Amino acid sequence: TRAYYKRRKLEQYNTIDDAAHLLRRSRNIMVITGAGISTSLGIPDFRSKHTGFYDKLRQKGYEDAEEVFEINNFDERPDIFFSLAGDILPNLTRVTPTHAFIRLLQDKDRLQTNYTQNIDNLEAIAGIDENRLIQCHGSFATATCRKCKYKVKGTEIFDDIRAARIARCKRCAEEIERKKDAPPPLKRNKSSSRTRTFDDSDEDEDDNIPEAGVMKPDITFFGEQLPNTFFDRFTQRDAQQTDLVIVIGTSLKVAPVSEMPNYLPHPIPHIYISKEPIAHVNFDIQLLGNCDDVVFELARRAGWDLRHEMIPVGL
Ligand code: CNA
Repeated sequence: TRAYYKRRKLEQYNTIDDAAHLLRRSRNIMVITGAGISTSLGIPDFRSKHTGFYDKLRQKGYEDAEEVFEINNFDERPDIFFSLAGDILPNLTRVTPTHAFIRLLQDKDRLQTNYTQNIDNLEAIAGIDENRLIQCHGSFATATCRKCKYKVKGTEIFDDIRAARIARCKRCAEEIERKKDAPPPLKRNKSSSRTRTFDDSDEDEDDNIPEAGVMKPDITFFGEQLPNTFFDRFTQRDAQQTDLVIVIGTSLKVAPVSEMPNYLPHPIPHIYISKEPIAHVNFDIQLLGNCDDVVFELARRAGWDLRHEMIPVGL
């Protein structure tokens, strides 16, 4: 293996043709994706200047935009999250050419794992197998009650998100209704075991009207743990088996995903595709531009036919 690594280290990769060559020869490709792969559908990313969600939040007066995604802030002021989340809610039916490219890698049996930071669930819509997809930051696909942990399909709270109102838990609400309808609980009076009386404590509760729990989309907020499957699969399997890493449409600013490329030994070639160059992580090849265009060209040079409704026929 030493000689193998030495030989690999001497290889230099610079151009898009080198990248296409790497694509063709690799069998276990790790694709790490971020918000940039969905922007062509009109879903804003976080950190792009002028168009990103964070700039928009700053214009609305939120100085520290990341605070909107802090779990403690969500629990204290869910109204803030619900007043803004409609803007990043995905259209569930369409995917981008970049999603189609990842699907193509899968169809060619070259996709080891797609680690996505995206919460729009579009990889699943594009048909990436469940067992090749790690949604590092969860997704809008499901939502869970912060109070009773009741889980529902994400679509059940989409109307609330679109209407910018707090989504409340139906099960909690039913429970509250049931308690309201039920006759007040009875208990034995201490002075006489035969006399029945109302429990005083319930009278106190009446002053304190209970509220149904807030439904939180199952996206990972700052301050929440990433799913175990992320760490297990990456360290115990993929880090040993991957033969090419392609990072697409992410600024790599959020740990631990930002640390993944550096964790992988450098004889494994690293390719970066995004609009802006990156300096804090070392990549062999950086292909800069609109990722939909870049992956189309990359596939073409690899001799593959990437088809998608947004790619004009005959190109
Ligand atoms: P980011 O920090 O906003 O970075 C996005 C990167 O993509 C930037 O470097 C952009 O230059 C680049 N980019 C934007 N559009 C394109 C394009 N068309 N072609 C090529 N490059 C492009 O977002 P990250 O994903 O790095 O940050 C991680 C956050 C963003 C995760 O926690 C996500 O949940 C969160 N997020 C996800 C979505 C989504 O699911 N679609 C939307 C907004 C934010």
